[in-house]
Amino acid sequence: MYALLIIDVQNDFCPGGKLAVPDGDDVIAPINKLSPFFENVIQTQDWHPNNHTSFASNHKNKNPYDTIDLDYGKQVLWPNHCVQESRGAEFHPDLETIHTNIIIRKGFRPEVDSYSAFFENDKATSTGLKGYLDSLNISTVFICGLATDFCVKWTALDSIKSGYNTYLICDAVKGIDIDNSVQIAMKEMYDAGVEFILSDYLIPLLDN
Ligand code: VGL
Ligand code: ZN
Repeated sequence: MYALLIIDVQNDFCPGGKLAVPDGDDVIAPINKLSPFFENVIQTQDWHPNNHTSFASNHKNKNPYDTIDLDYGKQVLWPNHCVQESRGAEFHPDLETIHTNIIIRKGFRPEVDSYSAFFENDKATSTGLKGYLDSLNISTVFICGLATDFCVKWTALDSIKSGYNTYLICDAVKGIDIDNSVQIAMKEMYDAGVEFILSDYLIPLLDN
């Protein structure tokens, strides 16, 4: 069995949002084309409290995109984004969510950020996604959404580590791109064994 994993297609990651990914909303059309072909569709939702440790505003003398050292390693500091109950945290209104079976929220613990859909940034706290996938006998995961160099990348790497055949749908992801981080992320994913595919190649394979 296979699943489509749609990462963080939320207003704050789209143009006009608090942490806008350049052309982030370009991922919506290919995702809307893909999702009807999947029996298993999972969405993630970045879902932060106001006092979240990843917000630069919660640290003295720090600006967005600075980094700090936390117990679990280096953490990039972000503008306040995807705050629980805000419009920015909602899914983009053009994203078709009717085929979605389950929504995994992440990043809601004030003291730990969560890029990956599988594990929080401490690499220990599970989101429950692996248990969900395994209970449905899913062995192959197709990943799309935002942002290529953060939540998409960490999700893809954890997916490989968790033993799933993992595909990145390259025309259905977009990156923030800090210091060449998209190129670096693509290489990390490739080296880890993530397969790269385009939605127009994938759809005919799913159409049965
Ligand atoms: C993300 C930075 C902070 C993402 C989430 O969805 O890639 N990036 N929070
Ligand atoms: Zn976040």
